[in-house]
Amino acid sequence: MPSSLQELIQKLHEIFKEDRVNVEEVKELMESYRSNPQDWKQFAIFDAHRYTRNLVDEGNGKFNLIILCWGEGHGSSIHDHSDSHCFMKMLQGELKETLFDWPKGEDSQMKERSHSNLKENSVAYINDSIGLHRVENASHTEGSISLHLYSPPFQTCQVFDQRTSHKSVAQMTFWSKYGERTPLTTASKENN
Ligand code: CSS
Ligand code: FE2
Repeated sequence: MPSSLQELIQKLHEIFKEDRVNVEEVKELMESYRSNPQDWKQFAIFDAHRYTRNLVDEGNGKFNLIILCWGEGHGSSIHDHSDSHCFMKMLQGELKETLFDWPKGEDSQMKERSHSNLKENSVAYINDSIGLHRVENASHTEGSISLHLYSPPFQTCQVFDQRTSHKSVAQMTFWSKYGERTPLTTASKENN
């Protein structure tokens, strides 16, 4: 059982030396780490306007480990995961996950398949064969912090308009890397 985030990262490096990802093994390992703010507070940098993506580890090229900070009411678009595995562990607070089917036709509304409330220390898993989701911090009083593992790493995903099913490609950028704020670029970048 990893007793710190550093130990969790070390164990993830070992697991991901194998070519095949054992989803249950990764999920159980991430669940077994008990969130301790001392381990990760240096990466947890919030923005007032939208959720932030803070790179923690590049997993020897096999995965990205990212801390996401969700202010009150912040949420993602409906999005896919670019054929990667997505593991999402709650470090602090709660997040609401809404699942959607892939849209079947054009110009039709996307119906919500199910909801769940992710609680501290739990781990959710999704990939494109399971479907699409939206993630949001529904709290009006507390921020939420989650640890995401994406394997293989990806830099773009598809985002969907719930009313029309229209899809577009979104760039994914980092608010900070290894605890250092990423220099501002000229292009304004949106999260997904
Ligand atoms: N797609 C979001 C988080 S929900 S899995 C992101 O990484 O920006
Ligand atoms: Fe996601």
